[in-house]
Amino acid sequence: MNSFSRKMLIKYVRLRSLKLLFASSVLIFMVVCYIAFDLDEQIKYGKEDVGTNLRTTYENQLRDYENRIIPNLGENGDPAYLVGIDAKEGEKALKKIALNSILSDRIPLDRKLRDPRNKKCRLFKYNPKLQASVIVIFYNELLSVILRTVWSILLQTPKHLLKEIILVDDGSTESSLHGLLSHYLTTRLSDHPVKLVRMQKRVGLIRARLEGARKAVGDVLIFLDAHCETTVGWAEPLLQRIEEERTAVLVPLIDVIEADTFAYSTDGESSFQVGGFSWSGHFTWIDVQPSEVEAKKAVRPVRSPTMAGGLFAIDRKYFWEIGSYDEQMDGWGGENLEMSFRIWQCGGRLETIPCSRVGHVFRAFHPYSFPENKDTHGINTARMAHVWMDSYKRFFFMHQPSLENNPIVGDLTHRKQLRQKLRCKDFKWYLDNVYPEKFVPDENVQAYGQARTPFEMCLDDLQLPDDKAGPLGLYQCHPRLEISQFFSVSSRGELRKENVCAEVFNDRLVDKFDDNDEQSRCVAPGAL
Ligand code: UD2
Ligand code: MN
Repeated sequence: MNSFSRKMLIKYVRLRSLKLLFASSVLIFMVVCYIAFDLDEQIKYGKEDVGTNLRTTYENQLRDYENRIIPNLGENGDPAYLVGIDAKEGEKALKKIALNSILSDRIPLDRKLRDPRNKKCRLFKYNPKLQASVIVIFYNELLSVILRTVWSILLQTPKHLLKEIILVDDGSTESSLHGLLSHYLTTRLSDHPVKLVRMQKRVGLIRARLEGARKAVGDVLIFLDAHCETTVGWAEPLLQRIEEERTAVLVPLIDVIEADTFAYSTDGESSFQVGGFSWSGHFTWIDVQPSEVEAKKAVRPVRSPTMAGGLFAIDRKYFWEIGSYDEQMDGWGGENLEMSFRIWQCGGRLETIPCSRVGHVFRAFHPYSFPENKDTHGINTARMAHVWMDSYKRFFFMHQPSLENNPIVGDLTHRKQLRQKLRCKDFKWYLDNVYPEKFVPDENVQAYGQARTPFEMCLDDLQLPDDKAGPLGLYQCHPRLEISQFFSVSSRGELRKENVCAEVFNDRLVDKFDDNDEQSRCVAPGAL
């Protein structure tokens, strides 16, 4: 071979190998895309192919479970009880996971509940056009409780208003939530628009909700915890109100499903509260504000300064416009106040809809632990305070001084940019216009600070938790003003802290819950 033809050959070989390389890369890329897409689709619809053997195992497990369900147990939302060994096991479960799992497994998944609404609600006519994507996130919840949530949504939402239910598994490690749940969806709910999204690993409830929202296509997002039961007519007033006012973010009345008996309890047809907050950064329930009492009587939408966070409806596009969630919030907690303040300050409104009622199992403790035992509630709330509370964050950081300048709180640039972009109002506007009843310990008061005695001893709440009242004491004065020694003399002359005021009881000075009717019994400092 002469040198010319050798060159040609080399060129040809090079060209071929290049072509081959290109063709095989395209092929590999296509295969990867196909697998990824197909896997995504399978996961979305809960159709992981598990093989015949496993399918039979799951089917047998489900049939066993279904055979043990006791017809009519817990019907109408009445309290349910088991006897003998089951009752004992139930008590144990309640101590372990804050919920009677033995009982839940025996109550029908599609139990009917009494209509808990105020009678006036039945007079309203709703005809919404919007469709809902209901997003239910879970981490290691009990399978029967999740499924009862799903069934209640399917049974209580008119078909034409329900676009889809999106279940987001936040990396549960509980094995029953893997194949068995998927098998249930494919075999029992294949005719219903129920989708399952699995996070590869636990990302926390905020990012899990975001993932659900990204997958959703309905007009309105309705978020629910995975231990809820909806009741008749729950969805219509939410959808209708959003149709009227797309920047209204809505909370149903949240009734209590008892963790031990699964009784559906209501505080009566018309007594309900709305959301407040404490300066320690916690959500609280407060009485309906004076300006809203008429709306409450008429079971019309009632303004709510904050929301509990787990159950709410929001226009899907508005959810994204208004800044969805702070994606850097980890784990659990804080996102509800962040969203509440943001919505009000940036031009939206939060309302409680009294004719929409949903039950929620309030558990006495978290049945799950937090990754690295981080105080995610504290850290998330610190993020919220830095971005939304302006100088009022001083009170939060008085409760959590270690978080004030702590790098653990993370970068806030994006959230601060969002606040600017949306031209949001400041926190003082929020207090003045949305929550004027909120007591600000150093505003509109006669005095505030430490109450010192001549011997460097200060009046101290002895660090009683927010929700407890008890004797006040004296403690060495702290060099800095700390929350346990921060007292105010209110404009009415009471000696008070945020939620409590002092009274004399058996010659001792005690904290007393701030109850509007009885405020006159609080002592003025002059009486000490
Ligand atoms: C309340 C809210 C809850 C949330 C929280 C503050 C109500 C009724 N509930 O606490 O929705 O706003 O305040 O953050 O308003 N979960 C995950 N991943 C986790 C931890 C939890 O997906 O790492 C799920 C969990 O399975 C449940 C939901 O998030 O479905 C809320 O958790 P929770 O029920 O323990 O919170 P809750 O009701 O005490
Ligand atoms: Mn919950």
